[in-house]
Amino acid sequence: MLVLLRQGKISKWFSGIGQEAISVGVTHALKEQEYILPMHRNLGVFTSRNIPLHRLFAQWQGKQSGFTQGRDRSFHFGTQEYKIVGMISHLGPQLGVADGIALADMLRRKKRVTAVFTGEGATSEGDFHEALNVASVWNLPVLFCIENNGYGLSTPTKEQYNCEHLADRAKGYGIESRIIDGNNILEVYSKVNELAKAIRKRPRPVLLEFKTFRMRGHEEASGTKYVPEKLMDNWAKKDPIANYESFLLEQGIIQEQEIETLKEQISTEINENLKLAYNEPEVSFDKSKELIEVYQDALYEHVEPNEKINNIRFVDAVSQGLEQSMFKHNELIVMGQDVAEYGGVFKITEGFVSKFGRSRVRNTPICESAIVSAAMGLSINGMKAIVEMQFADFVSSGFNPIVNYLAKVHYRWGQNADVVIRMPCGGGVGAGPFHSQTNEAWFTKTPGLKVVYPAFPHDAKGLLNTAINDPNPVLFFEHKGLYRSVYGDVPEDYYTVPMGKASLVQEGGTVSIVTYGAGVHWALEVLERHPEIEADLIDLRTLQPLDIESVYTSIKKTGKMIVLHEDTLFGGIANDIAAQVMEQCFEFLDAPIIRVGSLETPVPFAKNLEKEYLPKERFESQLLKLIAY
Ligand SMILES: Cc1ncc(C[n+]2csc(CCOP(=O)(O)OP(=O)(O)O)c2C)c(N)n1
Ligand SMILES: [Mg+2]
Repeated sequence: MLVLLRQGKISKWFSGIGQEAISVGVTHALKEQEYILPMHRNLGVFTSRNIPLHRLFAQWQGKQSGFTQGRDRSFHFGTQEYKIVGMISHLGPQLGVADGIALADMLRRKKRVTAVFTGEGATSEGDFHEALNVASVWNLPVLFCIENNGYGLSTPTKEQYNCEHLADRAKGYGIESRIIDGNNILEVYSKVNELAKAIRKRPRPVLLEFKTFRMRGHEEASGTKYVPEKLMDNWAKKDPIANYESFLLEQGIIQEQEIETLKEQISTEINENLKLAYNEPEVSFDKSKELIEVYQDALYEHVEPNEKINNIRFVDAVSQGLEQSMFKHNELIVMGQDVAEYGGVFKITEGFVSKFGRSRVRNTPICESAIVSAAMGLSINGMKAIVEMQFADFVSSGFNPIVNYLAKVHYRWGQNADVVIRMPCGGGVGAGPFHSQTNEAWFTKTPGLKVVYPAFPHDAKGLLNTAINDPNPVLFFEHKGLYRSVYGDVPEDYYTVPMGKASLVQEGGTVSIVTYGAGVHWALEVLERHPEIEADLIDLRTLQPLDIESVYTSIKKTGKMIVLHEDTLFGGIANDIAAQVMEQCFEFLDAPIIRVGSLETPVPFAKNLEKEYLPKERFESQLLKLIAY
C-alpha cells in the first residue's frame, strides 16, 4: 500500500501498521453475520472478512467495482454483503450507529454482538459519551473498541484526555471494561472471543481499550516528526506481526520455508488483484444516474381515504397517523425524549406504550446525535425508525448524523436511511429563540433528505404515513402553533397523501400566493378580510421534493407571485422559488416577485417583538402592493 501510494496509484491512505492484531483479532472473534463498524485504520477487518482484494483496490482508485462507484474514498463505505459498516469522516457517529444495529438484534432476540471501533482521539467527541450512555441504559450488546495508538493526528494522548486509562470511563457509564494488549493477536482474539460469547448469552455493552501504537504518520503525507524516536523504537520491538511470527517459529508451528511460501502467495494475490483493478476503466458520469441514486427508489402506494370522517385537531391527526403506521409496520420503532408513558411534550404518543410496548416506544436520554445515529443503525439492520425531536430547535444537537450520515448514505454506498424525524416547530407561541424556530432551510439545502411541512390535519396524517413508508430520511415539520388551533376533516382509517404535490387551497386569477405551514393560515386570514382578491393560494406541503410545476402553472395564469414563509428570508426557500420562476416563467411575469419572511433576527420572546418579527402583518401590505402594481 505504501508503494502504491507513493506512485499515486491509490488515494488517501491511513495505515494500520503496528495495529493489525486488533482488527484481525476482533474480526475473527465475531461471527460472519455480526456487524463490524471499522474506522480508517482497520484494513484488517476488510481482509479478515475475505473481501476480494481487487474490489478494495477498485474502491481506493474510485472505480466502479469498488463499493461506492467512485463516490467516496478510502474506507468510507459499508457493505451488507460482508456485514461491514464503514465510517463517515466525522468519526463519532459510528458509535451510535452500532447502538442502533445492536438494538435491532436485541429486539428480534437474535443472540448477536456488534463491534465498533474508535481511535482514542475520537473518544473526546460527544458522540462517544452519548453512544456509551445509550448502550448502557438500553443494555445493548455492543463491543466498543478503542484503539489507543498514542496520537490523534499530531495530538498526543495527554493533550486529548486527562485520565489514566480510557477504559476507566466505563465505570461512569455503568458498564464493564477491559484493557487489552493490542499488539498481541492471541490476547486480542482470546479475550474478545470470550467476551463475545458472554455477550451473546447475556446482552450488554463492554468497553475495550486496546493499547497499541501508530507506527506511521496520521496519513502518509504528514510524517511522524512530532513523535519521539525512542517511543517509536520501543513500540517497534512490540510489532504484532513480527512477534507473532517469532512465536510461531519458536513453537515449531510454522517453518521459515512456509513463511516464504505464504508471502509469495500473498504477493501474487495482491498483484493479480491489482491488475484487475487497473484494467478497469475510470467511472463514467451519467447525470441522471447520479441524481437518482441520491435517494432510494420510493414506490408510492396510494391508499384512498375511507368515508368515515371526523373533525379533529392537527395534533390528533399526527397522533392518529403515527399510531396507524405503528400497527401497519411491526418493525417501526419510535424514539424520543419523554415519548413513553409521558406521551411526549405535545402528547402525540400518549397511550402508545400500552398499545405497542416499551420496546417499540422508547424514552431516550437527552442525546439527539446518538439517537439519530441509532436510528441509522436500526435502518442498516432492516428496521424503521421515527425520532421525535422534543422541539425542532434541538435538532442542531443531532445535525451531524442527519446531514452527513443519513443524507449521504444512499448516494455513497447504496444503503438507505429509513428514518422519519418529527420536528415540532414554529413561532407565534411566545417561546423565545430556542423553542420557536422553523429550521427547514437547514435541511432543504442538503441533497439526500426529504422535507415535509403540512398545514392541515388531513395532509399531516396522510403525509406522515407516506413519510414512514418512504425508505429515505424525511424531516417532518409539525407547526406547534397549529397543533391545537387548527381543526379539519380527517378520514378515520389509514390513508396516504403523496409527497411532492402542492395543493391549491383556493383558486383565483389575479395573483399567486405560494406558502406552506403557518403561512397558509395567515394567507387565508388575509384573503378572508379581502374577498375582492382573487388569488391562487398554493400550499407547497412538501419542500423536498418541491412541486415547482404547480407554481409555474399558477404564474402562467396570474402573472404575479408573492412567496410567504415564516422562516427568515435570507437563505430561505422563497429565494429558490423566486429564482426558478424568474428563470422559467420570466415572460409571464407582470410584476416583480415579492418575498415575505421573518426579520433577520433570532425569534424574540415578548409578544410585541414577536409580532413584528413574524411576517404575518407585512404579508397583507405587500400583497396589496403587488396587486396594485
Ligand atoms: C469531527 C472531526 N474532527 C476532526 C477530524 C479530522 N481528523 C480525522 S482523523 C483525526 C485524528 C483521529 O484520532 P484517533 O481517533 O486517535 O484515531 P487514529 O487516527 O489515531 O486512528 C482527526 C483530527 C475529523 N475527521 N472529524
Ligand atoms: Mg489515535
